[in-house]
Amino acid sequence: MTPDLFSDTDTAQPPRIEALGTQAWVLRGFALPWVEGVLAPLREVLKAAPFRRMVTPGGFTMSVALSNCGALGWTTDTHGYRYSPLDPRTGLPWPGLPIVIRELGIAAASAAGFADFDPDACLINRYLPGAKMSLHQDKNERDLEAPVVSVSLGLPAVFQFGGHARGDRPLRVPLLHGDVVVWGGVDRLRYHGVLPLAQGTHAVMGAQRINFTLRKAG
Ligand code: MD3
Ligand code: FE
Repeated sequence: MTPDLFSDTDTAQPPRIEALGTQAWVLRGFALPWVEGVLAPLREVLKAAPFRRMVTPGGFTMSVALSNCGALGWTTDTHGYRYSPLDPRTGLPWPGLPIVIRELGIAAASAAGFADFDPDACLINRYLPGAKMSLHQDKNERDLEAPVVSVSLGLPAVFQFGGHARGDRPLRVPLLHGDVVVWGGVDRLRYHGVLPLAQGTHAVMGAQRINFTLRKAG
């Protein structure tokens, strides 16, 4: 079901699109009409594959807790980062990618100029206050030009959008509930991260931020 974005003529807003790079976009509030439809399937996914904190190859436990749905899920342990069809905690396949989440990803990719997005992986990150993600590149996917679609829910975060070298000074971009970031092509390998989450309580999501990213990993 595609929500009708402009059914209420008194409150309809124009899309707010911000360019972060040549092929990187923030779609402000893009996910808001989808949130109601996304939360129930997300809860079902998290019942089957609860959030857990994973260990990096360097031996640090991530402050962000994660889960996955879709044919492939991103994991890390002391041996490295990789995509796997199985949840290492159960040895079972990750829960399927809910259709509404897939449709949201395809709609956002299309709005950012990426036609024919066909995601097979959805990484779900949970930030509690204090949790952060250090500057990194996403390069475990097979096609490093395919777009990635990121949906932010809950507490606001400060996203860091850097360059192609770790040392490039990153832009700071606030990401709010309902914001979607889409990036691909020449911006696909830019360094990025998330500053430590500030305390707070969000009316819909409570004291947390959830970010899910749709990817073509395999
Ligand atoms: C990457 N997640 O899971 S997504 C990740 O908010 C990750 O949880 C962050 O980085 C999060 O790997 C950020 C948003 C994002 C936006 C623009 C990018 C990631 C980007 C541009 C280039 C590369
Ligand atoms: Fe990333």
